Amino acid sequence: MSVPVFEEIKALIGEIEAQAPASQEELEQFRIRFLGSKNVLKGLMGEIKNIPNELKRDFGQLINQAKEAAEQKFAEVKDRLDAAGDDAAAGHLDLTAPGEPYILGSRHPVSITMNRIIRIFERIGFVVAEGPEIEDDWHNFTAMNTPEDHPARDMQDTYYLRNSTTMLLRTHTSPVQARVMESQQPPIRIIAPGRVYRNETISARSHCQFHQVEGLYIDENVSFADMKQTLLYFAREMYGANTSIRLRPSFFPFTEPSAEMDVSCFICDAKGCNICKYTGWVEILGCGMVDPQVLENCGIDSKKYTGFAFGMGIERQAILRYKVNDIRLFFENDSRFLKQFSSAI
Ligand code: 2NM
Repeated sequence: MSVPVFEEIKALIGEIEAQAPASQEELEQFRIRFLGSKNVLKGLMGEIKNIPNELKRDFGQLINQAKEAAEQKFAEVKDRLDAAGDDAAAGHLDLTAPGEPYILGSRHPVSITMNRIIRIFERIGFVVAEGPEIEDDWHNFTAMNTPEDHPARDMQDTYYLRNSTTMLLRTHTSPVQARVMESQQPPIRIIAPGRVYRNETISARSHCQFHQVEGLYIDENVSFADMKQTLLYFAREMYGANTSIRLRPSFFPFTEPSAEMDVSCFICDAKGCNICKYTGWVEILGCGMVDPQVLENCGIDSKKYTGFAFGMGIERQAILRYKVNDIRLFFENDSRFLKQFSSAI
């Protein structure tokens, strides 16, 4: 059975859907007509008394459908007009509007650790030296007394530039020291902090990029004892006034004799823990007396001058200090990790 008022409501739904209020004023007209306290749907609802009982239910549903169509259209158009209004308002500068707060970042743990190391050495006269991250094989390897057949020179272990057998990403910051020695005569007292690259499989313990601080001290009569005292000073500034050190014989192509330096475990006070593997000692750097051949390679008279050098991985120091269990965290830029570190510098 077709009831005229049903057709009327259906036509109204079509009308609602076809509406496109283009301003806040037109939208308000729309609202008053379809959703206001005296809207047309309410008027039509009065007709229900004339509807046969078996069709009352269908009638109610149709009225509801019309009401929903009106509400949906209203919300949709309002969103659009409000957004456009914001854009239009953006052209006007409101000096009384509240400011947008900046979220302050924090220094990267590698930078904090690097700065700490630099400040410790600066206090006893070391000066920061810098150099390129793309190096030639002379400064990175040959000057450093690293022989042709040394594995570090291999393509497997070092990133060479495409189509080049001589240009590479530096594997340590020693080439910075080579460049300083080539350009000035002793006394030389420098530290070289910076990023270095090695072709290693990335894991929790190793990465293809990391940071180093290397140091170099050359003058007349510089001795192994000078090195030992300098490094003891560093260890105590870095790891606490009660820290002890020990030197174990080692090998590097650029120093002779060479040593690895351990500090007494600052985690467990040398009583034995996971960090020191129950030895009481933690390895923190390599060092040695600069090989006379390295001095000669860089234009320094090895009869007149001697020197010591050392090198350490910054991530390693940061891992120990902050008890970080995965080196990859330093390179992922995850702010949940990075915001946990604070420093005054
Ligand atoms: C280390 C260990 C021992 C080192 C040597 C030199 C230079 F330039 F003088 F030859 N720079 N750094 C050196 C010595 C680095 O890193 C573990």
